[in-house]
Amino acid sequence: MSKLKEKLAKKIEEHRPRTTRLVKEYGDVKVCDVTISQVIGGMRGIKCLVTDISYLDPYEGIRFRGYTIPEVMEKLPKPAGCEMPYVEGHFYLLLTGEIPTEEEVQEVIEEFKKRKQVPQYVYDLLRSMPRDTHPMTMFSAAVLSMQRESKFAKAYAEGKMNKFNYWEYMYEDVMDLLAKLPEIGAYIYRMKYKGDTPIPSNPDLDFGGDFAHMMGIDKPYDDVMRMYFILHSDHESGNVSAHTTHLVASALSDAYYSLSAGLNGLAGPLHGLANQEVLKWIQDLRAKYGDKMPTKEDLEKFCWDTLNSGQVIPGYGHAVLRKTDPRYTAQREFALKHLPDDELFQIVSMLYEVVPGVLEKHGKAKNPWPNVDAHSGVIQWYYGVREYDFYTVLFGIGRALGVLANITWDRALGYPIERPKSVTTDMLEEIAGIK
Ligand code: AMX
Repeated sequence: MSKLKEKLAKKIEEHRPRTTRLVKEYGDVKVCDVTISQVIGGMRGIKCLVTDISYLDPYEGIRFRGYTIPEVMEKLPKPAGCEMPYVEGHFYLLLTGEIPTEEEVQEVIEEFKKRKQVPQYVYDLLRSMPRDTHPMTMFSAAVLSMQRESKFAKAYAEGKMNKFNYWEYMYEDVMDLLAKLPEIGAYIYRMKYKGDTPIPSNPDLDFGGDFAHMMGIDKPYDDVMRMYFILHSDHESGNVSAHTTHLVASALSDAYYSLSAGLNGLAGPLHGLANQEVLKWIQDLRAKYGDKMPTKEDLEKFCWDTLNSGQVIPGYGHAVLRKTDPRYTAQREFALKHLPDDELFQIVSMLYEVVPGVLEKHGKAKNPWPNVDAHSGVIQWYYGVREYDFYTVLFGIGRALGVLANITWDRALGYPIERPKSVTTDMLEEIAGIK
């Protein structure tokens, strides 16, 4: 058994009695009330999910296992000469709650190396799809196609598992799957946009370093991607990609089915696709003003034109956050250091000064501040990834770290099949006393 799996087994043994006790002894204690607007309005704010992997405070932003983004970036081990931590170390943190040592990170790197070979049929499948298929469709289909590899599904079919060791098979699938995602993502990119010139993986590199290598982009793109994958990894459990992955896994569907489903949710314009929408929107803005750098007044007018045509301003607003997303801030700090004079970055910075005021005047969005997607595309663009259709695949590779850690714990703690109750409109009218 790998040291990571051993550590996880110990953590799970320690944690199980807490969950059992809460359900057995305190199961009837009320957590929150539910209002009609929450029932109709996408369940906003209803506390009905549990995860220890990350927590999103509306004003502070995300903490991964209790650590803020700057703490994670500072504490996790980094490859020699690099600014950003190993993605493998972050995954170790998400899974176990502990900051790994350099040696523990190396062990995860070795585990991923053993599991990273992508089956040939995945490439065949990708190559058989029309080239103009959206890269998220390709990515999700590639993940789904590997379901035949699932050790969890196989053990279940053979009747080998009991509730207490479900997580072990889930863990094996999660490790197998994660190790392959960078190569699948980079393959889609090079096949679709770079004249069908895939670059083979370099077995000596870490997750972020190998991804940059397979994308064909020089330093410091490896650090860009380490940062990117870590920042996008998890945002507690109620967002569409995390919740979908959890929901599907609750039916004891394996990691392949579950992640593919979560990715399909991430592909929506109100969720992960917003990063591509932001770039498209900024390109439209630039096209409108030609070579001239738009002024703040121009930006303000462009925002109002967007809102008046019934569209949202992409990259702004959030269902939970009520301040600037610290994932935005982390990327802004990186851009200030590495691309301060970039024109697109300057537009993004000006938008930061203009959009919140416009949204406040508009009076609808509960949060006028930028989210992660307002910034991520600009850094990609600067380092040469200008095919913005591809951006959500990058988000998907990062998000897989969090959602896959979560479904491993779901099985470890024996969370049951999810099945909330629905009511009819008639019933709501009765509850409201108008019928
Ligand atoms: N531009 C214009 N209007 C906005 C807005 C924005 N950026 N953000 C919210 N609003 C509007 C909503 O559309 C809604 O209008 P309605 O009453 O006419 O339906 C109203 O303000 C209230 O919405 P809310 O409670 O503030 O937000 P929400 O929880 O319903 O939705 C989100 C959250 C992110 C979908 C929304 O802010 C949005 O559409 N933002 C733009 C898209 C985006 O950036 N998505 C990425 C989010 C992060 C991520 O998942 N990657």
